[in-house]
Amino acid sequence: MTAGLRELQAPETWRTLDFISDLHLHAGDAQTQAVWANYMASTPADALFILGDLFEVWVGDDLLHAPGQAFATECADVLRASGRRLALFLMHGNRDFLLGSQLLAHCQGQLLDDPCVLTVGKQRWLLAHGDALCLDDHSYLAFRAQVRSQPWQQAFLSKPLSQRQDIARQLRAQSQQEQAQRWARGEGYAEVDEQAARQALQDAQAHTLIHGHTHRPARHELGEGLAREVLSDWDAQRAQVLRLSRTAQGQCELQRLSLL
Ligand SMILES: [Mn+2]
Repeated sequence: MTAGLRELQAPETWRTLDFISDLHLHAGDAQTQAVWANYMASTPADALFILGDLFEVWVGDDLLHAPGQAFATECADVLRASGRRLALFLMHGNRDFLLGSQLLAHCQGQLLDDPCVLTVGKQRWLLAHGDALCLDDHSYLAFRAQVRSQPWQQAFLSKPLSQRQDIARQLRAQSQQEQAQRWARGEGYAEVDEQAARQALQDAQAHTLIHGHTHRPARHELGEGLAREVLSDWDAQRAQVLRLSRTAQGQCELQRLSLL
């Protein structure tokens, strides 16, 4: 398992910082892939933070060299082209937690721990994917603990690629079934536990948590000056970027850009 950054200080030269997550890129969705590739080639950002679930699934970095994996190599090359002209950071999501050191090296990306503190000027921002804070999603949290453990990952990565892809499909079907049951119970997507979010912010001495995963893009106030800025998922109807710009006075301004 690759260790990530837990604290990051934005250099003064970074004026524009972009945050995206939950693109869920896969070979069957050429449109989202194209919107993303266009964005990656054209964003004026000095630094880009991809906070998890860039891919619908990532079963190991050997995808980059395996025959018949054009989708993975195309995406890796989009990342690589961006990594040459901006600072690129990736965090694991619940679907692409096996993104590893080969892909990172390929695109000159740096892995971020979940959570990770980003300091811009005097402001401390907490970055997370969001899944670990959805405390009412008990079955998922048990699954997460299992698949994030080194023994599970070593055993999984030692299997042949086609077998890993089969297992990923089974896990996906299982998760879709559990999601359908959540919707049937009127629960919808998992939601971040607000008390846990406040606690995480206080522990990190940060004021705002930027995260994805919950598919509820908006600013959510947590009281006492604390807040969550939730990133959008990307699909045929929606693709947003959260952009942090530093003003001449040294302040941070946030805006949400819609790419569709
Ligand atoms: Mn997610």
